[in-house]
Amino acid sequence: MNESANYDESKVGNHPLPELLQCEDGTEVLDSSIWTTKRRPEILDLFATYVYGKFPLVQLPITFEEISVNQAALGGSAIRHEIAINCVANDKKIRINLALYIPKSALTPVPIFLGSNFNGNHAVDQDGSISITTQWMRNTVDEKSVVNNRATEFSRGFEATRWPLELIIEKGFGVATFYYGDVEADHPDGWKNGVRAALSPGGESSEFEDDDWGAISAWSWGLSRALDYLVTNPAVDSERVALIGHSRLGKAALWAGALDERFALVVSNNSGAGGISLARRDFGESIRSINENFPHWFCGNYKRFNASPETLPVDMHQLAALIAPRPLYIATAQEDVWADPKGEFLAGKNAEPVYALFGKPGLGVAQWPPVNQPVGEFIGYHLRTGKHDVTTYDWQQFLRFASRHFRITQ
Ligand code: GTR
Repeated sequence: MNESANYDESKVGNHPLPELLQCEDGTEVLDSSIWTTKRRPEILDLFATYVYGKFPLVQLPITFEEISVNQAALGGSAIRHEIAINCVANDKKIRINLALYIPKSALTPVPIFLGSNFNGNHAVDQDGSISITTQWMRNTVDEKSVVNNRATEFSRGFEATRWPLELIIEKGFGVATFYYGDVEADHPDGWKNGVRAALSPGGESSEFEDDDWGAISAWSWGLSRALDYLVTNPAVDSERVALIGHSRLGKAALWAGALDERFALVVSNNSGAGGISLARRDFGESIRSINENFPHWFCGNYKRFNASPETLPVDMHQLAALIAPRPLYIATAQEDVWADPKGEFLAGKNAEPVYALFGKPGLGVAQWPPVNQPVGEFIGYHLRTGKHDVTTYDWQQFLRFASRHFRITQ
């Protein structure tokens, strides 16, 4: 929360949203085929050009290496693997350490929740055998858990409440997660040791164009590389990988889900500004404030809209629509006003016409629902009581939503 932001619903403004179902040449999108072949690529390109930035078109050779296995993880209910996803370019080695949990009882390939984490794999689980990340980390946790921008033993399990692993495993899902700082450290110079320096022709001396990728795009790139690994693992049902992200990592999950249609379902948890909340609503975090506080997250062009969000060529209902016809779940929290929970609902609501082209019902309600009353069919939504966080309540809804779409019977 920032006192200078607007939190008064009567002052959010009333700017019309950019057209969803009209192509740039005026063609009306009357069916799913025009959407898929013409309108969707246009919108994807607009998000790449003006919001998140474009990836360089180079493919890196990537190798996978099993680092450790714990056959009796989570009290014996799961097998836990650590896999290194390695790629080298411009003399930079990118190594994404993926922690993968597979239910021990699984007889067939399992559906997976994949998401990056904020504090390292060792922070997601108390298991003392998981490697502690040696990558740069923000000093925001507490003074014992992160010292001089490096995680300590003290931070084991620190983020565990956001990842109720036992519950997810019990419901028949596997879990895959990695530290987002493995891909790029989250500060303005972080790119110099991350994938953006590895993949840009100029390496660490690269000068980025205004439509070149920012850190959110880099983190999205990492999510797709984790999926590259998952599709090779026979214990995983690669057709049923759900992507999840909280907050800034929710923004990255949405962008990765838009770019990479192999992800079967996307969960946005409190993704807020630059994620699923409508940019044209002046409520909570603004384009200006996100660009000023986190200048490395978005592409250079996004800064052009600091003073005039209403001129942004896209808005976030179109980001939601890029997930269609795949199921999308939008989780928000009542006290997370900075993220504009109503603006997050309205992005889903205004994406419904694209789901309808595929014959898929969306939220199933016309009005913003009351707290703790989840709604939705192919677009799920809830407004939970409480703060900006991921809770067991949130996970219970994600598991119910994904079980229904993945046809899992409990
Ligand atoms: C905030 C930022 C939000 C959100 C959040 C987070 O400071 O303003 O957009 O991304 O960080 O990632 O926790």
